[in-house]
Amino acid sequence: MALGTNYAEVNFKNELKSSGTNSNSPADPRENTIPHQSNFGFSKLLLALLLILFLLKEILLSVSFITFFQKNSQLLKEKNYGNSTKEMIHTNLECVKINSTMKGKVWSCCPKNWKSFSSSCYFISSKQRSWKKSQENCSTMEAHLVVINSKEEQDFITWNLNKSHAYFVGLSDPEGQRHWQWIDQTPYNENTMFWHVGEPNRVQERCVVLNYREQWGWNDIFCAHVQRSICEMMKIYL
Ligand code: MMA
Ligand code: CA
Repeated sequence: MALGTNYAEVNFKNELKSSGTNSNSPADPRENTIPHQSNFGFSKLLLALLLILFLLKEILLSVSFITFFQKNSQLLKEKNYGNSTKEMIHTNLECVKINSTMKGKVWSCCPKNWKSFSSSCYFISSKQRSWKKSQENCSTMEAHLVVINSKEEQDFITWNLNKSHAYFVGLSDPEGQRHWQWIDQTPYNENTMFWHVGEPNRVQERCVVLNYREQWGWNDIFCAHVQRSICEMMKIYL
């Protein structure tokens, strides 16, 4: 019998422990409320910690987003302008894809209505101006009067010209000493000059035009005379 009672008691105690709430002993409710209070405190702490973590994550995310945006807008600026310090004045470009070893630059462009040859772009101006005004006009377009470096370049240019007009090029004799100077400081090369027969003929004629006399060639004329002109600029790489 005693063994049976013992067995029943043990069973009951076990049942009480597992159910927790149905106990009549005074110790039991105390035992049950203390863990409840500490659980609530712990939850609050956990919630606060989670909130801090969440805020920290938000801040980090915003910072990384701003950094990413700034970096990309800088890249975009550099790509659009080619050079981040100089603003582009040509808003309409015509570009072709090129196989380039230049890092990140794969498009070669000329402004719309300009002619493309080798690494340059050419603009033929039909408006007649003095040599100086012609150069100033090229300058406003970030170009200069054409510098002719080869027969191929001259042949390409003259293909686009009107035979009944003369066109200023970037060659002049500023001092009247027959010291010919290219506008971009390219050295004047006697092996790459295309003067007409008998030209240059007058020391007072210090500026050079391209004109047609059975073939295209150079003639020295007065700088103050008004003529058409040809501008040249480096291709733009994007
Ligand atoms: C002639 C010839 C040139 C000169 C121009 C000036 C028509 O060509 O003498 O050498 O530069 O006249 O107009
Ligand atoms: Ca002449």
